[in-house]
Amino acid sequence: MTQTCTLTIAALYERVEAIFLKAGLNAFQAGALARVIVAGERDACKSHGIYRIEGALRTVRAGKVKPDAVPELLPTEGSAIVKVNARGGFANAAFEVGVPVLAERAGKLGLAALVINDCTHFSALWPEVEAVTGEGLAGLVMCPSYATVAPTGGNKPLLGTNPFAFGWPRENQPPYVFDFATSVAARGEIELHRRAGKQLPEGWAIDANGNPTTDPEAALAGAMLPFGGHKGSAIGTMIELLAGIMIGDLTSPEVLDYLGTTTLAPFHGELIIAMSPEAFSAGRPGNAFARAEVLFDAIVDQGARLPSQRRFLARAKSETDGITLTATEMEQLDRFLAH
Ligand code: NDP
Ligand code: PYC
Repeated sequence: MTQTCTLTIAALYERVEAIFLKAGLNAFQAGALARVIVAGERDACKSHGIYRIEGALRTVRAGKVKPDAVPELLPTEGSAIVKVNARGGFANAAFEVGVPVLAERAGKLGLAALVINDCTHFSALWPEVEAVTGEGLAGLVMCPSYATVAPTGGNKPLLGTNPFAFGWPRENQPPYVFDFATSVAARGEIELHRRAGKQLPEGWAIDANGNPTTDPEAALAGAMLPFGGHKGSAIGTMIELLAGIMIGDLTSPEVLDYLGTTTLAPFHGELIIAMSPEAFSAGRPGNAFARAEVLFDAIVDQGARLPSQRRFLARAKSETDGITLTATEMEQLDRFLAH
């Protein structure tokens, strides 16, 4: 039987933060990273939990992210476009600087966007979309990654796994949130299959010759496939346009050119859009939030589940029972802290 160890959420946070502080991150960067990584473990999202620490540390050691960066909120007084320059640090710290201003502008104007530039980004998007719904706003979050996905009909990596998340606030219960890679699966899932010595499901990837493969090594050397064929391919392309080119930052192929590898966390920009349902529906019949509940009930009444319900259940369990890690994972955390 696999040996395990159970920690409280706070205890895991303390360990992860200490690892990043030891690696030379300033308190702001270390705290922001520890928050999203521990949230990933807490919500049973292993592909963006503690597994990501290694890559983040590698990126710091490679000099491709500034561990002591202080994000800068740029002067955009009154504009619907809020801008934060991450100054070469991690996106998470920049997001924490920008989100209060984003919420304030969206509340005032009905709609606002937060543009983050010059950041390293490796995390799941739902912590960010939940920060937006926590302000009573609907949110859309997206960013490129690095070229690892072949466009539908193509056979070489070009698009990123380009995550896309949406959130809708709900009263007295967790928000409606979806968050997914626009590839069939996140690249982190392929890496986790490789580490576990498991084959991939059919349809996830092609090898370097463009042939379908279920071998994770061959998939990592070849290309991943977009979800939903041409539809996912188009959404992935939209993300390159909006959260790359439109915000004056790198596209996924440019990120790969810049880094020269997919073993480091990608450097690019991010786009977060916040919308006020009250402002959009003003003057129209019905209450937007109440009408949304009718829709959610109708979905659930068919026996379907809402996205993020698995996550919220995992979160509730972690809050009462703690987070269980394998002995190997615990040893890895100890090793990171020792070096
Ligand atoms: P999944 O396919 O695991 O899940 C996608 C979404 O669908 C989740 O919101 C999930 O909710 C929901 N869902 C899953 N099954 C069902 C179901 N049967 N009914 C209703 N909803 C369902 O996600 P991916 O593997 O595509 O992505 C994982 C993570 O990777 C994301 O958080 C994404 O942000 C991150 N990522 C980050 C990248 C980056 O560059 N920073 C790049 C690519 C991905 P639930 O969680 O509750 O199952
Ligand atoms: O899982 O696809 C992924 C990924 C890429 C960058 C960060 N996460």
